[in-house]
Amino acid sequence: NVSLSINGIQYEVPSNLTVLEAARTVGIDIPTLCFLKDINEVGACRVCVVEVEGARALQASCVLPVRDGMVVNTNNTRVRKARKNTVELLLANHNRECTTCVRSKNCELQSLSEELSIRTIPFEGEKRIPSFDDLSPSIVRDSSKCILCGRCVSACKNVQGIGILEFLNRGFKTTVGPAFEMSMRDVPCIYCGQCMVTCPVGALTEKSAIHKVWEVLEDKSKHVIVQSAPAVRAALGEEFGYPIGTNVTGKLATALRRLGFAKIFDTNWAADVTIMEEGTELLDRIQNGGVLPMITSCSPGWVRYIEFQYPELLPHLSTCKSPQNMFGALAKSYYAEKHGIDPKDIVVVSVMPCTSKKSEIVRPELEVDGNRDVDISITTRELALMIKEARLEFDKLEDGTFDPFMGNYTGAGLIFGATGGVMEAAIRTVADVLTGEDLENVDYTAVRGVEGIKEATINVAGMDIKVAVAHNTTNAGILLEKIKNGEADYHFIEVMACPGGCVNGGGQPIQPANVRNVIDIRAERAKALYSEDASKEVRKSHKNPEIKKLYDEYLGKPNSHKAHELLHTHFVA
Ligand code: HC0
Ligand code: SF4
Repeated sequence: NVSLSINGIQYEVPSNLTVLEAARTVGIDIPTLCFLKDINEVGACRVCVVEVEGARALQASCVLPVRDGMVVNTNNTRVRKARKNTVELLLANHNRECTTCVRSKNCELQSLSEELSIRTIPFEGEKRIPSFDDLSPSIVRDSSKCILCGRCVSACKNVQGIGILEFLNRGFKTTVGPAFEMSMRDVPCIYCGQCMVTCPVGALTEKSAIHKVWEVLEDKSKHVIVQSAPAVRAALGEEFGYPIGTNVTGKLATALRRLGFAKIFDTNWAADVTIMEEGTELLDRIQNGGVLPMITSCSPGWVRYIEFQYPELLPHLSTCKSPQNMFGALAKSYYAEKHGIDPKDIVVVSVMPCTSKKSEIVRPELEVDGNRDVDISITTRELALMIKEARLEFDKLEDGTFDPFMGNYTGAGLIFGATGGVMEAAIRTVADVLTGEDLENVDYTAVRGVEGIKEATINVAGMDIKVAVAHNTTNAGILLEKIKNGEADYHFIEVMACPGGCVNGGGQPIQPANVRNVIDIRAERAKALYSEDASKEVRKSHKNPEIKKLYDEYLGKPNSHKAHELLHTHFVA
């Protein structure tokens, strides 16, 4: 421990803290802007400055280690003035059209200027020439809102190991974007959106498709059905003031119904289908000398990553489409036939925690007979906006349920939304298939949690199945290097592009840095899924009665000819 004085009071604090953290332990909240724990610790924006006795200049507290005998002042006129000046300078240069910004009321610059009582901008800065890019299917970049905090640059480089975004130009002309200010469409961006959820302002946002959903909902000639991804229910509540980690499955179903969808279905159901297809593919590859390790192919950001960075390893990807697209393909075939609806009249909307899903749905190889599997994909955030536009009082909605036929799901389908979930779901089924039993233990905790790479060897029916799980593309890259060097003797690998898996996807509610710095939102949201899983009567995909019916009535068996036509694809570089 060290002893230091903060604002005239002596405190004992652990010696490994920064001044920012030390102040927080004694109930003093120093404002920050560029600081994002473990991701962007650069001390660049100078909003967190404090006065330290003996130092002439004010110090950035986010990168300043505590010292014994230190005398710190976090709140005097000099400090307050400096912080205010810094934010005023940012605002002078900022596109302040807050009323029409999608981040209004969830903007860290806006909150800061309110907390620092900024009422006027004393100088009108010369404005940079802004650049605007909405050519990609997923991301909109508006440099007029950018405050050069560098959080997106660090998220892309340090978390995802990619480095699409960088500081460009110098001095007054400095901006952030892809090299040469190319469009996000034309660079190897995987559309994971981790830059968006770390952006404190409205400089990086999803490409909204809300207007398209409203339009089809009002088109009487269309039969509009919706599927909601596993991770949506783990985070949607945050947009309505619920604590992080609250599961809102029931209210989600009711909200979707009230918005006017003809049927409320669930991507979890299709996740159960995926387990049938992927589990069968895995056993086939193991038993018949196929390419191993087999790697999951359901996270579209991850698929883009391997396509761009390691195209020679594409044969390792499972040929399964993602649950999102399996759902769409079955909606326009199985569901359409059973209900006598022309697939051309069916519109499939997906609600996803993901911005990359917007690009997955337009992949040409995922069409069946010229029909797109999924027509419109919106994020959890966009769904929240629709609920607000419709002026539904979310907290007052009764708990509803998803519709039968493609809406009943097992605990296995549900946990897809957290890193390790696809693996655990697959093992639950593969273990039963190999032993021919209905195994009681379904909790494979070795593959749960937020550790970057998890490994496990599972012994079933005398066979050792070696698995690995990676989340975020830096960790995925480490496993791919191992495969390349012949050092990976795994049978099966799960990869999710986002840190923590889909619960922390680029389309999820955005939590400000002061929350992210102290709460592991990945772990909290995952808990919401694992607790619903534990409460489910059926927790294995192959035990889902609706899935049994699907195979009995329609597909035959997993990996059948028909299943291949609808549910599998090929990834080519
Ligand atoms: Fe996921 Fe999915 S689990 S990628 O993270 O596999 O987005 O939630 O919908 O498709 O099911 C996202 C989440 C999905 C898909 C499923 C998979
Ligand atoms: Fe980087 Fe992902 Fe953002 Fe693309 S979407 S710039 S890959 S963080």
